[in-house]
Amino acid sequence: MKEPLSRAFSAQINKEYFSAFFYLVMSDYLDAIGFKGAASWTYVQYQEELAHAQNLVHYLHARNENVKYMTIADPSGEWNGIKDVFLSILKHEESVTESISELATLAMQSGDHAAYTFLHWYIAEQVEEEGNVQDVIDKLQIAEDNQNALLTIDNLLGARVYVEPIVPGVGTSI
Ligand code: OFO
Repeated sequence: MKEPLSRAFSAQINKEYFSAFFYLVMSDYLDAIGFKGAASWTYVQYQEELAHAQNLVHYLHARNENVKYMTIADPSGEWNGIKDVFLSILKHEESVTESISELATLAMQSGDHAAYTFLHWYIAEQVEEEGNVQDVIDKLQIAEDNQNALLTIDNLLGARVYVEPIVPGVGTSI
């Protein structure tokens, strides 16, 4: 693998770890304001983000590349309620989508077809994540301040369970 591409993979690993801790912080906040289901949903996403990072690590190892671990940015934030959290998630995931797209473009420009193909799973995953978050935002917008509707949404979010992502090209993660 060419050095700039390997470095960009390491930078993406850092972003995935940041994502994980960002979700963990949001999970704590949601729990503190009484949305236990949404807290559980974001905790599941924390676990997924760890797996995303770890699968990138496995991929670099499979390519005989060293990972450059970097300092993870402070994930703390301030929110004004559950809808604010999900709007913040959408904004964050849009930036991750951009970052994955740039990585895939670099893989393509480097002529690294293997890396480019590997990244297709991540590209599709971002589409799914943005769609899921937008769906939650739509529901929250309909609910507005209706307490019963908000509790129903919270219960729905609480039904999410962690399923370990299987990323083609690296076997099972973690
Ligand atoms: Fe790793 O998918 Fe979200 O950030």
